[in-house]
Amino acid sequence: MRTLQSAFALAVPVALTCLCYSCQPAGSSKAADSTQTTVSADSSGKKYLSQPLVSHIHTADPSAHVFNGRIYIYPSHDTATGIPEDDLGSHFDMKDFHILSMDAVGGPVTDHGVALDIKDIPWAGRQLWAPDAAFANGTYYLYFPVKDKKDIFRIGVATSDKPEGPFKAEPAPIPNSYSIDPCVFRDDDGKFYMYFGGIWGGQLQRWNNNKYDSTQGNRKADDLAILPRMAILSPDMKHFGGPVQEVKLLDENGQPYHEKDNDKRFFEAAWMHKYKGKYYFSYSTGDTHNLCYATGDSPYGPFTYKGVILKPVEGWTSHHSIIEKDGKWYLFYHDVQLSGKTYLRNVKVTELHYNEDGAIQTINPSV
Ligand code: FUB
Repeated sequence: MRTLQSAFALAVPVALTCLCYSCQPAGSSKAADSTQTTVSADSSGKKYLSQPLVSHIHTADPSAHVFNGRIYIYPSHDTATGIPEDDLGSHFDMKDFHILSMDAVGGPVTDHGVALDIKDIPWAGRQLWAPDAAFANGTYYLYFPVKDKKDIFRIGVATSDKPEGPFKAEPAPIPNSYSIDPCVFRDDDGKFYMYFGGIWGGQLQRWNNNKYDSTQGNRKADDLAILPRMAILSPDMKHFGGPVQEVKLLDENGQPYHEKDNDKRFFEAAWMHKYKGKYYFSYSTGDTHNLCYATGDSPYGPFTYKGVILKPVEGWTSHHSIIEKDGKWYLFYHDVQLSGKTYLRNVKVTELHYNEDGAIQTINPSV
């Protein structure tokens, strides 16, 4: 475990950041000032709203939670594998998870080391993608997508008595689970729901009526857009407690999206949070790189499109989580500031603001 002091100046040039990274021993780093809300420029003139939370490893897909008054971030751990980039995301060939934590946004960030390794997941094949976590029954649950030995994405669960792990994986994936990017949401009544799915490399296009068909390709422009999935979790947190259902996403006129509406339709990276009694379902539009949100009155939806939370970041993917801590709301996200490479990302955080009517103010990650 390493605690990384928050010491980067507000406008650290990326070139200097990379130099520091290459000089430091593995496992140590300095955290950026994540409270930063002003824009800083790097040596190439690029301007960023906030700085990477850590720079000693590459991290992505941050799912943040507050456990015991502390912020825990469950990210993917990117590494350079040399696998060529393709539309299936083969270049995202991650092999373990490191969990990060901090007392408050802007404070020192702790890297707790390897929390789960792919070699300790008995059913796993390859590509350990974006995780999430939950606390129930006195236990911390880590949910993760990984391809099984037949190269089909499934969602697994691992447990620990500590939020930072280490986690022990269950011997098999969650029955009836598929695709990627689990988000586990606890409603005020104590019920937990999992939202999941991702098209293209996330394989959601191969699942119709919860049946797998490897011949199913991506939808055509005039086809209805593929919808994300959700299920209530059973009290043991290791099974679905009901059927896997589609999450209905509707436009402002109550109409479903078509594939050609790719600046608004669901692609991957689901997140759910609740604000003033409303359910906010947020997601990435993938190939158009927006993070959008839609609201509804039930965890089951339907959800009506409301707008963009985060404009496109540097890098192809966009992924996020939203939490409240000490009366402020935060958006955790990633970009590729440290590397300039799609598959070597770095997690960040910035404050998120609502208008009086509950609308989320759109954030521009680079101005
Ligand atoms: O990190 C691998 C994949 O990239 C995630 O599962 C997606 O959400 C995208 O961020």
